[in-house]
Amino acid sequence: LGGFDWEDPFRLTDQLTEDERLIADAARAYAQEKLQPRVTAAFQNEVTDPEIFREMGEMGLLGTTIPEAYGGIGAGYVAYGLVAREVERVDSGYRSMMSVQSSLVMYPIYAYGSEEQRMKYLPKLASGEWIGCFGLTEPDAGSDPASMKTRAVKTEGGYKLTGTKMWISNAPIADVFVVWAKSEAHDGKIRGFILEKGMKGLSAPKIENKMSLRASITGEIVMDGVEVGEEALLPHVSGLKGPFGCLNRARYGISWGVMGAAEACWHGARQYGLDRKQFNRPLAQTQLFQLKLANMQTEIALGLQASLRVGRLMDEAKAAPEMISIVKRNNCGKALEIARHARDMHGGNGISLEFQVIRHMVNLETVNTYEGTHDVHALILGRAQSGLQAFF
Ligand code: TGC
Ligand code: FAD
Repeated sequence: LGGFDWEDPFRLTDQLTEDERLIADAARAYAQEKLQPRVTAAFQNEVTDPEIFREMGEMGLLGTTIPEAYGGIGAGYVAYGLVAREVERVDSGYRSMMSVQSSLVMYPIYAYGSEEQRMKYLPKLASGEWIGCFGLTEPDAGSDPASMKTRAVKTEGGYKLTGTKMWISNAPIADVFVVWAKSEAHDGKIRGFILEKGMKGLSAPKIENKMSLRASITGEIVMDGVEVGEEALLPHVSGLKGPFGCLNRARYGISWGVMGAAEACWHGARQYGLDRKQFNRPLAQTQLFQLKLANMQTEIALGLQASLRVGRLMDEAKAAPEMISIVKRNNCGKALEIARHARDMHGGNGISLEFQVIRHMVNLETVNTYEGTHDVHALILGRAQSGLQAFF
């Protein structure tokens, strides 16, 4: 029998390629050296430093799966997941900034865009010179994006867009806006459009006072008759499968990311239990404390293996959306539970930003909700096994 590494129970590292290990190591070094020292202040003051996009771009962490010809590094989905895990080990907000740029802005331009659109936007998004956002959710259309009200009306040279998007990551500092609207010229079907900062009628006010993901700026996208040319339309996709194709990738990345946040909470709780003594013994020498550590280790080890499996299937083009629902839903739910336990295991110190766990805990409340809530993914899985639609 082999040895046991408590931090890597199923030897996940051995299952990675040399390239994947190098990418994960580089992401970890960047996240720990550059992001960790500034996260507490960013969270406390609710500020997002746009420079982070440039730094991530330089490190090759934006659009990792996009081919090199367009500025990416042409890596696979396992590598993308490993990057998400390392960035979210620091903060879910930083991973949000990265995954929106990669999966929700660069991916649709690459997968559904014209060659001109790819050449115009992808290299600058990959370098972080431009920041992107993705507008699907609206004030009255969250879990049910098919009920969106945003409309694109045909004009002589293109389209006029009117509507409001809500809860949009990166929006107030974005240069590029991928938005989804019902297009009258396409039988009312949902189509994607690329808008740019500064267009007449386009604004992106910041949503203030979030108690979660405070290091990641969020806003609205207000489109008050924004006129664009034909070249703004994403030509190669129509219908809800356009935004869902992007969400598949982002949800998969989240399944890895939240395991990074959970690992940070688990490691923090373990160390705290070794350092803190009550009743003349370390807290980690009590049965209840060890039970909680064992539960954390088990759920994280299982969650990472599941994400790795889905990632390998994505790289082989064999992954189904339902597989992604399983890992997004389960890993988010487990990570949130782990963060809540870690907060409790830190006692009073657990509510201080200094000990990190409460920041992860409140962040994970958002991650459990966005990209399809925990319950919405249950409905997707329930439909897939019963054949019965239970959304309405
Ligand atoms: P439904 O009838 O199920 O499907 C409509 C059309 O879409 C296709 N489709 C998919 N295609 C690819 N991948 C998927 N995962 C797909 N799911 C559905 C489907 O085949 C169909 O195509 P067609 O050609 O037949 O028309 O649609 P529905 O309206 O019944 O959907 C129900 C439901 C609940 C599954 C869906 O609407 C849903 O998933 N709701 C959750 C919404 C959501 O995830 N929003 C995310 C917003 S973006 C975000 O949160 C970013 S946060 C980023 C960050 O900061 O990290
Ligand atoms: P609702 O859909 O109103 O859901 C409320 C509750 O009802 C939930 O518990 C839900 O599970 C439940 N529910 C809904 N329908 C059903 C049903 N049929 N049966 C049983 N229960 C149901 N969106 C973007 O487009 N782009 C972004 O960049 C983005 N970033 C975000 C960043 C943050 C910080 C946050 C908080 C959200 C972000 N979102 C973004 C929006 C996010 O995707 C939505 O909040 C999410 O999809 C849920 O929609 P909702 O908030 O309208 O909740």
